[in-house]
This record gives sequence, structure tokens and C-alpha cells, in this order.
Amino acid sequence: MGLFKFLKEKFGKKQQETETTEEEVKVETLSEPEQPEAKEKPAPVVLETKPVEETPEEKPVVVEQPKVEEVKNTEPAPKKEKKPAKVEEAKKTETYVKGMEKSRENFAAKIEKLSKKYKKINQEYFEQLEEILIEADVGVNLTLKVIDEVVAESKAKKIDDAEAINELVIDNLFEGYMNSGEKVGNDVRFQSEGTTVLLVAGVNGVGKTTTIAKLANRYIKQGKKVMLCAADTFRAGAIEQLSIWAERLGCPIVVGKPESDPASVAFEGARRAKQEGIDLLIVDTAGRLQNKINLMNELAKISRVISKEIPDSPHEVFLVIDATTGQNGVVQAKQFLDCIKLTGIVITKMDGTSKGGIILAIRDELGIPVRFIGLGEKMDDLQEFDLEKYLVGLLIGDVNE
Ligand SMILES: Nc1nc2c(ncn2[C@@H]2O[C@H](COP(=O)(O)OP(=O)(O)O)[C@@H](O)[C@H]2O)c(=O)[nH]1
Ligand SMILES: [Mg+2]
Repeated sequence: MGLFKFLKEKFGKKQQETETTEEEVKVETLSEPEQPEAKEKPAPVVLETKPVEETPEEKPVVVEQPKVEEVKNTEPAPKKEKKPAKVEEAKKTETYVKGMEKSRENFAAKIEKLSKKYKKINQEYFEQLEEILIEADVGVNLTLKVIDEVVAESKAKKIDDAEAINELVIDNLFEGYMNSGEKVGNDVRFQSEGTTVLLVAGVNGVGKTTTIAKLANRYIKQGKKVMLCAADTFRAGAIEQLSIWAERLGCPIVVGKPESDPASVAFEGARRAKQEGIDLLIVDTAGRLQNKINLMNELAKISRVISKEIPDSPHEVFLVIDATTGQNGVVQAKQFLDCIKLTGIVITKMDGTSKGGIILAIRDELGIPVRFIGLGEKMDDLQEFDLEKYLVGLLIGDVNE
């Protein structure tokens, strides 16, 4: 049985078994904090930082002793709720199904229409299929590769029924991903001991800061000690935005003065995280792409400097890509890859685009796993990337509808 059929059958059953009430699937919401312009100012730890040289240990950057306690627990940490695993799973699938509605309409619906239009396949059928895949942002390379494979397979197996071909297309599209050996979880990989450092990069506006807040929320809920570090010192607004999040989430934050050296802020973050037994330090970075060389050098420097304080860190480097920018996101990723080793991609704003195929293009072109996916603006809308749920969101939708 093909992958598509398999999913349809499996998911159909699973959905019915795990049907939940409205109340049970209600997701926790924690809305956007007020934007930095807001009058009320948080009280994060501000450090006077000096540009860090390559030997930060010899030049301590702390001028003022940070008072983390002040910003801690301004709001109680989100309550831990125990829910049956099945309900949790159904809730997650629902987030994918909802967040991928536009993509589903653009992709699955068009594919279905195509098989109705052409009972038997011909050249024109393949041309239209190609168009659908490219419009879904699957990427030209992967599209052509898949179509070539399908044409060959259809000839070899003498299949000319459009519906059967569509299934071949879908199986071919995703089998690469399925077989890529990345079925291991996409969750942040914590070090067995000490602080795990996660560096978050990406161009301005892609959703870095909000993704950091969502990740922090996720791990705080799991009982981890999380600290944020605002190494995006380029815009004062960025520092304040992250500080507001830290306050809402009740987690400590290390910030620098606007325009101060990002590497020194990151270094101080690493030092403090280690000292305070933090489990996860998440470092926000600037994203001025117009100054690519500087930006990339800065990221590399942040990385080096952190590793002096916490060896082998950053353990995770996530690049955030805005799904609505389509193939441009792939181009951005290639630029970042030129100077920093990425351990994962976070795709945001999937809910705002009909081009959900971008995930496949990224996997195909970059070979870096998509670790998390942003399916909306609520805290729980950032989900660990799960291929099966993604496919259900893209192809099947809510079978009980
Ligand atoms: N709809 C939607 N909006 C998102 C998502 N992730 C981030 N955003 C929005 O994108 C905008 C820019 O986010 P921000 O974190 O400030 O981007 P940064 O400049 O990369 O730090 C904000 O309005 C976020 O609410 C998502 O998954 N879905
Ligand atoms: Mg930001």
C-alpha cells in the first residue's frame, strides 16, 4: 500500500478513536505581549558591555551585578496539566490541520481536481501537475525529480489512471523524507549535564523572538530552567520585546545595552547560565541581512565566544525561516549555512501561506531537518515537526468534518 493510502486509513481510525470534546482540546493561549513601544517597561538585567575580544575570559564584561531574582516569577509559571497522551496527540494533529488549511486547499484540493479532470494521464496532465507542485513551493529541483520518477514508474508499471498516478506522486514526494533517517525526535537535544545552549538565527521579521518565547514556554512547562539572552542588540525594540516575554514567562534574561556588542552579551548569558544551573539558554540574535558579511561574522563570533564559557556550545543552532517568503527562505538558509553550522530549521507562519511544500524543498535542497513548525500565533502553535502530522495537515485534513 502506498504511503498516502496508508496515512488516510491510519489517520481515519486514529481520529475516531481519539475524538475529544471541545473543552478537552482547548489550547492554552498566551497572546503577543505589548509591543516595545508600550509605556510599561520590564526590568530585565541590563549589562554594560564592552566589545568582546577573542579572549573574553580575560576581559570580564560584567559591570553591574545582574539581579535575576527581580525578573523571576513575576507571573506564575504555566500550570502543568496531565492529559491522556491520546488527547494530547489529537490536539497536536488538530493544530497541524488548522494551521495548514491554506496549503491543503492549494495542494490536496488541486491534486484531487486534476485526477478528476484527467481520467487517463497525458503530457498535459504532467504539465499541470508540475505547476501545482511548483506553486506549492516544493521547489523546481524536487518537482522535476519527482515527475521524472513518476513518469518512469508509470511507464514501467503501465499505469495510466490519474488517481493512481497522484498517489505515486505523493508517495514519491515524501518517501525521500521518510527514508532520510530523521525519524528521531525533533525536540531540542539536551545535554546530559549542564547548560544546553540554543542559538537562534534568521533575518528580521521571520519570527525569531516569538519562536524563542514559544520554545521557552514549552520547556518551562516541562520543568526545565530556561534563561533567555537578548543578543539582538541592534534594535532597542528587539531587546524590549524579548524582555517582555521573559517577564510574562517568568524566566531570567540577560540583555545588553542597545548597540552593545552582541558577542559580549552572549558570553555573559553563557557565564550566568552556567553559574545558575540553567538547563536551557536560548540566545536571540540580530538579523540584518543587508549587511550580510557583518551579520555572519557576528554569528560566528557569538558561537566562538559562548563555546569558551560552555565547551561545545552552542549545542543547537536553529535558523528560523518564514514560510510565506517561499523559495527565498531556501536562499537565506544557504547564506547562513556558508558561515554557521545549523542543527535545525524552524519554519514559521505556515498558517499564513498556501505554500506548505516549502518544507520538502528545504529538506531536499539543504538536507537540514525541520525541527519545529509555527502554525499560528498562540504559544501551542509552535509544534515539534512531525512528518505524519504534517502530511495529514497537507493532504487529508480533518476526516471527521
Ligand atoms: N501567523 C503567524 N505569525 C507568526 C508566527 N511566528 C511568528 N509570527 C509573527 O511574526 C511577526 C514577527 O515576529 P518576531 O518574532 O518579532 O520576528 P524576528 O524579527 O525574527 O524576531 C510577529 O508579529 C509574530 O507574531 C507563526 O507561526 N504564525
Ligand atoms: Mg526579534
